[in-house]
Amino acid sequence: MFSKMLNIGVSLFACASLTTAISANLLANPDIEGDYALWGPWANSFAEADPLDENNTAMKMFGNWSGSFNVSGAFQQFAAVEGQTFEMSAKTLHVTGDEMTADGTEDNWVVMKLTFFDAADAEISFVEENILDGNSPLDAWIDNAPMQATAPAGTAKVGAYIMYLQPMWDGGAAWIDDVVLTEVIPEPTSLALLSILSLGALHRKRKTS
Ligand SMILES: [Ca+2]
Ligand SMILES: [Ca+2]
Repeated sequence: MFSKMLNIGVSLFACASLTTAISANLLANPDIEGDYALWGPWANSFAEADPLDENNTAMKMFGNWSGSFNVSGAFQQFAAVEGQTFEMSAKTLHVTGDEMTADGTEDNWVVMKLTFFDAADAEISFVEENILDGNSPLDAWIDNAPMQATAPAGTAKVGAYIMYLQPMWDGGAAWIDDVVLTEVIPEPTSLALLSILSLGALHRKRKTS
């Protein structure tokens, strides 16, 4: 009997847990129309006019030409705790005349990365996604699929990073814009149930009116 009740309880919870809310974008200057210093850019990472639209500004990144593996990038960090789920996405572009190449040898690529840090600022886990490389289509902004990550035990901070990686001597520039970092918030069970009940009430009201 108890286990049956428990089962019902668990399946109700599982059902309600499917409901999630998405927070507003946590990033400062997500569209790169404001102060690029808010992104803590390093190496060859700049805010410049979009080559496809002079009225738009985007991040422009390229390699450092040091002759060994190097990274240009930009990032923002926020306080976070275990169990919080974050979602990140970004648009990317490379253009004819300054395109990234893909001959299979020492090719450059661009990632978005969500990194979790502990209170001592040590990296404890991360997820990342390739958002541009020499195989990406040219001359059109690419709307990359969002990725999610959940903060592990010990999390004190989350960092959202955009990074251009150059293993050796390959050229080409990457453009990045409209970066989104949101928190995915599971709706409390009672709220989810309440909204189901309200929908039912609304349905009944419509029927009777
Ligand atoms: Ca922009
Ligand atoms: Ca190459």
